[in-house]
Amino acid sequence: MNEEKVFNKTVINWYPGHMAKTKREISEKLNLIDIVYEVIDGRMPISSKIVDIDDLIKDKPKILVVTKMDLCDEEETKKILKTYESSGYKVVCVDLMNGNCNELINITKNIMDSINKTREEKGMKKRSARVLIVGVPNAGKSTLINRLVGKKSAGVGNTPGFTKNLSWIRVNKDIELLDSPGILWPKIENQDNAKILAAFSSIKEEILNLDEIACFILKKLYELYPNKLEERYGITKLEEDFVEAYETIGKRRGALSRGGIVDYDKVSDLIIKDLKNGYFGKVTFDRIEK
Ligand SMILES: Nc1nc2c(ncn2[C@@H]2O[C@H](COP(=O)(O)OP(=O)(O)O)[C@@H](O)[C@H]2O)c(=O)[nH]1
Ligand SMILES: [Mg+2]
Repeated sequence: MNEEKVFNKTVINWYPGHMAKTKREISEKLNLIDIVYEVIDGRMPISSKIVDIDDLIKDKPKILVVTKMDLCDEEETKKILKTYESSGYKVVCVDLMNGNCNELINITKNIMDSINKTREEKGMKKRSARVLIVGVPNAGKSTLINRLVGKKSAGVGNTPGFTKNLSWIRVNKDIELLDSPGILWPKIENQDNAKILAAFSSIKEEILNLDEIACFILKKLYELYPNKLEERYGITKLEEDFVEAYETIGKRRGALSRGGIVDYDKVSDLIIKDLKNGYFGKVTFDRIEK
């Protein structure tokens, strides 16, 4: 096997240059915005959270929109969300594949009603809520926009930058969305968070050591969901060096090279794809620190 690759510890330190630009643009446009949706991924409610968002959006009302509820381990995710709620967050969970966004729309309308009351008291006209959506890559920002608007309006799966020309898309008579979401990054506080983000495709694959991410996924599953690891790969014991696990998975799933020997690159690929496609079932990789 290519042991070097597996054991090589890459430090993920990813801070793309245009994030500073997004931040500046958000600051500039802040006075046009009434409400911010901070979108996080339900499978990693800690790792995908943008840590310094409040410095950026000041005192704007904010709703934490938790996507991929259909993919996450609801019990674990909700434990984490409770801590956000008790620190004052408005939290709304969504399943953008099967569910609707009625709760989000209602809460937005309520917040805007109170903003409009203040506006009217100051002699200003009522207006519809103007919402900015922010979140890490792949959190579901474009899908959320499409869901809310009810038609294909934002490119899903790609990561366009914050738009230069502001344009608003109408959700209903009460709500408008800024048409391009702001892509922001969490403060990568430790490598565990970074690898969780990588495991769930929020960090560009090109800068990653895929073997390392695949091994990390195996380790997390072994630690948190050993039954799922056994179900899918027949693995009941995970050794430090991952060799046996790779052999087992490779043979079981036919990830072999020409001579019939296990192809470790293919195995890494397979593990990453299996997680991406939800083949381990519902998982959440973050845990509240004890
Ligand atoms: N199963 C499921 N998939 C989702 C959900 N939200 C987003 N996705 C998927 O996650 C991927 C990234 O979504 P996208 O909206 O492009 O993320 P963005 O980078 O934040 O704009 C896409 O493949 C979406 O189909 C959800 O609630 N459930
Ligand atoms: Mg997008």
